[in-house]
Amino acid sequence: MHSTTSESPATEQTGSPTSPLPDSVAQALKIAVVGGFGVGKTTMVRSVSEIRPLTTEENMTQAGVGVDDLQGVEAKTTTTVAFDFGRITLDATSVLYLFGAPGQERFWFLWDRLFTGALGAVVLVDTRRLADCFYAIDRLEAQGTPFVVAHNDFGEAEYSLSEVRAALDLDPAVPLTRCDARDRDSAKRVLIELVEHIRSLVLAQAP
Ligand SMILES: Nc1nc2c(ncn2[C@@H]2O[C@H](COP(=O)(O)OP(=O)(O)OP(=O)(O)O)[C@@H](O)[C@H]2O)c(=O)[nH]1
Ligand SMILES: [Mg+2]
Repeated sequence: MHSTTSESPATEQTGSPTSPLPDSVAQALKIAVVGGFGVGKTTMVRSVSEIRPLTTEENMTQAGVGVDDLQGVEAKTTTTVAFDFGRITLDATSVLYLFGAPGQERFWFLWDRLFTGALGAVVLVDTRRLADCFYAIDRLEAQGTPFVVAHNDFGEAEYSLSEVRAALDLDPAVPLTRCDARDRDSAKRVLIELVEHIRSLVLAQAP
């Protein structure tokens, strides 16, 4: 497989595609976007990044037949083979780096590196393939990384958030929200929810 990294056209970003980091930035925070195959991880990083995100998309080919489970995402033509990378400037001194994980099982070995140093994670779920997110949730729980879960709405039969929570058997303390990963504001709200969740966990641990 010919694999290259590429910078995708930034269609929804407001900043310059190559906005340099201001000298005043002293703190970098890392957040991972994880979840099953085709759930919208790359889409979310693209939506919110202020720079042209680095993506590692490859065309899905005949070689993947029988390996890649396309049920429910038949229109998908590319897949992430390493990771997505985006950036959001929070204020004059802090930036958020976003790392989108590859969704396919054969690339899961890369997740260790993606989680290293991460402050927290967003787990995207697609209710047509709910079980695909179990691996991500299990890993985050096991390693004690704070996370929120976001139901990326593909317009499928509507489930209430409490039904999704019950189906995931999600800890009541873990925030669950709904989003459209294609929409910048919606994706941003998910990240804000994660940051607020991390903040409340930190405050709860403070003496
Ligand atoms: N209708 C709808 N389509 C979406 C949404 N989010 C993503 N998509 C589409 O779903 C497809 C898959 O999205 P990706 O962002 O590539 O998914 P991914 O999780 O990065 O996939 P892998 O890296 O292969 O695991 C793309 O064609 C998106 O345009 C959404 O919220 N609604
Ligand atoms: Mg992807």
